[in-house]
Amino acid sequence: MARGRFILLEGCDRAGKSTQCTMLVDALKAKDLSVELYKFPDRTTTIGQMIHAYLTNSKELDDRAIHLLFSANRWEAMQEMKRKLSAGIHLVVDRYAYSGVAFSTAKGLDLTWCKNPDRGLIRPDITFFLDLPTSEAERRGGFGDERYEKRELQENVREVFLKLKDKEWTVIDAKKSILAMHFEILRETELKIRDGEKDGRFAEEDDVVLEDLFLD
Ligand code: Z5A
Ligand code: MG
Repeated sequence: MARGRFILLEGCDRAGKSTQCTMLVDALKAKDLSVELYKFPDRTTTIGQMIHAYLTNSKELDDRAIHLLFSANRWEAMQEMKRKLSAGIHLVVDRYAYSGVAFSTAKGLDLTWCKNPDRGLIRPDITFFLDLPTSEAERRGGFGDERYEKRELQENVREVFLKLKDKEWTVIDAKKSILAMHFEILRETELKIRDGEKDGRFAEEDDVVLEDLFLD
């Protein structure tokens, strides 16, 4: 049995990641594929509740401490994600370690220090980067409610994302309409799923990629 694919949507604030993740999951389900949604931070766990308290300004934490909590929030999901991929379930993931590194580095922490706690996490098979200028993000619903939704920080975050971007990422212009983005993401996902099947890359059950997430 082919293992499931790890499909990641990363990107700037308000770029439409959550909207597109839901639409992609629904579209893949409609094609009778087995698929589940993961979102980071996962605010439902004990660690996730501490992250939520920090993001909504009800708790203060040292920059390094919150960085490690975001990473721990991914590590606590890893075994379950691995099991699902091995069982042939595709995972659509809303933000991941690249967000972790981009936000903490933008706040002033060292890039290499920020990458280290996430080394060893499962590497995504497909990464979409939804790119949106901060001026556009500010016009969208809900911007400014949480701790990190400030223009200067968001601009720094985008710069770090662009530094982290590797040649395998697919960049999506998030100024486009919701539907136009959806069709682009769906088409690309289906192509990558089919290509992988053709060349046998995903044939092995235990083929989940554990190599380093970052190219440096
Ligand atoms: N963070 C971190 O520091 N470290 C980490 O390791 C991780 C995260 C994983 C909360 O994340 C914060 O945590 C985040 C990064 C940091 N800080 N910030 N800023 P979150 O994922 O929970 O954040 P969120 O509240 O879901 O916001 P978001 O992800 O930035 O939004 P989005 O998912 O990209 O957008 P959306 O919710 O789909 O859409 C936003 C609005 O725009 C909504 O009104 C839509 O209807 C509208 N929209 C969507 N698409 C379009 C298009 N194409 N055109 C026009 N309007 C649109
Ligand atoms: Mg979101």
